[in-house]
Amino acid sequence: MSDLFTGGGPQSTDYNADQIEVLEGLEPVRRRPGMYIGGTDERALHHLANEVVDNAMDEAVAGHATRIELHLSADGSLSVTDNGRGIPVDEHPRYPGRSALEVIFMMLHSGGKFSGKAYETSGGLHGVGVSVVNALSERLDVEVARNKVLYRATFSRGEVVEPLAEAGQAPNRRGTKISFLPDTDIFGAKARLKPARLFRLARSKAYLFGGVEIRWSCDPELASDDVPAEAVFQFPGGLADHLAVLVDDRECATTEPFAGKAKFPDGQGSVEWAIAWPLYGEGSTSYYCNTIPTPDGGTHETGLRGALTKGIRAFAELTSTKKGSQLTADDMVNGAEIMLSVFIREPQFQSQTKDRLTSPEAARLVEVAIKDHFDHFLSDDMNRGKALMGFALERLDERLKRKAEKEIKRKTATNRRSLRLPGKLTDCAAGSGSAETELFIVEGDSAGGSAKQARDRRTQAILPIRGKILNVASSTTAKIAANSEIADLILAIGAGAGKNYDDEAVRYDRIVIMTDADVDGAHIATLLMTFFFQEMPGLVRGGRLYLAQPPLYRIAQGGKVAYARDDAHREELMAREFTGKGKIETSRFKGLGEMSPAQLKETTMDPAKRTLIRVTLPQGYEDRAPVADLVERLMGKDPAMRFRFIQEHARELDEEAIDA
Ligand code: 28F
Repeated sequence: MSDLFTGGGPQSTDYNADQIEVLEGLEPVRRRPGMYIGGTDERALHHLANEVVDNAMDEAVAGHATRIELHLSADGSLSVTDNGRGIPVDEHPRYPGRSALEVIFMMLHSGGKFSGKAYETSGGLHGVGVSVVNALSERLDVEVARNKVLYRATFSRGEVVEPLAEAGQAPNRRGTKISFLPDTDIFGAKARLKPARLFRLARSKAYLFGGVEIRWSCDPELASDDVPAEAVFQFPGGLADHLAVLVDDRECATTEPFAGKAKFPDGQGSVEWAIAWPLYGEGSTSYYCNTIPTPDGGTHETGLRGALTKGIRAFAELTSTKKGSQLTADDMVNGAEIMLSVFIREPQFQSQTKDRLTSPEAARLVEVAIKDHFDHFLSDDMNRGKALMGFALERLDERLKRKAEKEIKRKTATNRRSLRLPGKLTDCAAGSGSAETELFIVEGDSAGGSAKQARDRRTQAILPIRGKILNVASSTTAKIAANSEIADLILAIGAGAGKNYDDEAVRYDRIVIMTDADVDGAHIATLLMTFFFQEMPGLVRGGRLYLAQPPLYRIAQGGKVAYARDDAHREELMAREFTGKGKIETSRFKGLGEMSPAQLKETTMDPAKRTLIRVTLPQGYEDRAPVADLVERLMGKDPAMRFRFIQEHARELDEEAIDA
């Protein structure tokens, strides 16, 4: 490979059991870049910049650097400089004959711990290291100022171009500078690091670590309205400074944000947070670990939520606010502007996306550290505490209200679902409540079979009923309830009956009674109308009950066919339509079951061709009482009463009477 690599490949190196680390060359990175940087798109390209900046940040967070500079050049290269200790250039303790720098830039560190790396807090590519940046750069220059000497090395696509060598004195300087140009072979000819993205990165890192000054610059041709050619970021207020920008001029539940910093015990790290509760607008959350964004939150988020929830509940108890015990983390967090940043050693991130912190200890460390501060924030100024609690209680009320509404919706939904439809029902495909749905109540199973084939499956449902249904007018409620034909009918319509009838719940737009065109059919229709009038009066009053008009005769002459409802209609058709020569064939249907599905469709069911009779309450009978009296007299228990009624009214009967 290079002249720096002497003394055999990585395989010849001794490993101790407790220093398990697999080192290999950079070939795999160039062969499968996606494995290391999650793709080769713009996001992946910026991973290179993140990695280098994160290494510099680590040096700052560790307390060795106070300044970081980023410069983006018009040629597409990015230089990052820190004033830290400088990457070690002396011989690496475990790789005789090779410098530490060489090992860091030329070898892939996959898994295990890099022994001697005191600051494994590094995130970035979460451990893949700067050698990946090197492997995927057309050119990478590194300068180290250390021990008052300047060192330099140059690489290209993971190979040494200029080996590490002294490059002069550096009496007043310390630190590391890395310049790299992403390889167009990997990222495509058009790929470019984006000034705006890098500018944002520089600013956010300054917010995340108040102890560092970050200087941004780019060649003038890259500057724009959003990205100045030069900027210096330093936020001694840390996250609180950034929070102020997010909150802008919005009024908040508390005049002061809840912000602070705390160290974890035994040097386990630290946490910084800044939270505001704006009274309007959307909130946002930003979680970080070791300055690495963790947009999916994780264990540090859990810790914060715990502290906020426990704190507000304790305050509610202190102020005897009963409802307070129901407060949840969501009530505290929804709509809030939240920034949380932790620094811990050897953080663990969720394997795939790495957008979530999974280090288990972070939850408890963060909760304990913040809880104390939050308790003080609430109770040091009781008015402030009460204002925030009031704000959270509003969230609670909204949440409970939404929950109750949802519960009602869920219940009605399950009621509808668990509503068992009768087995005999052939339902339509269109959902209940969709326009133009019809339930055909059909006399007899065989007619039901034809109707099933003749129907429009989307909108027409079929319920066959057998024989004469129970006369509800002369039956007790218990008897009605026990009748299976009627039970099926009530189930199919889905709206209950009698006192429980609910007009809104009727599953069809129209209910069509379809019986044979004979006396028995008429009787069954009458029984059904009586049932609807008595048990589902709203359906009748709403004009949703209809009678189908199946034909009684088929008349044919040559190719000409017509259907007649009754004898009178037949006579009329014969006189008007069938006047020509040729034998006229007339057949009488004994019932619906005798008709072919096609005939049934054409004559009785097809909405485009059929005529339906709407069952209405006659003039003067809109009120229920007189109709109830009529039904009682005609359909009720007392035969003598019925006989008298028929005698009295037989004279009035004409074609219109069926409309009643
Ligand atoms: C522009 C990007 O990468 N800065 C860095 C250091 C400092 C040390 C270091 C880095 C030693 C053995 C791993 C120095 N002195 N900026 C940077 N600054 N890496 S990267 O050490 C690496 C470890 O193997 C450093 C003493 N300890 C550490």
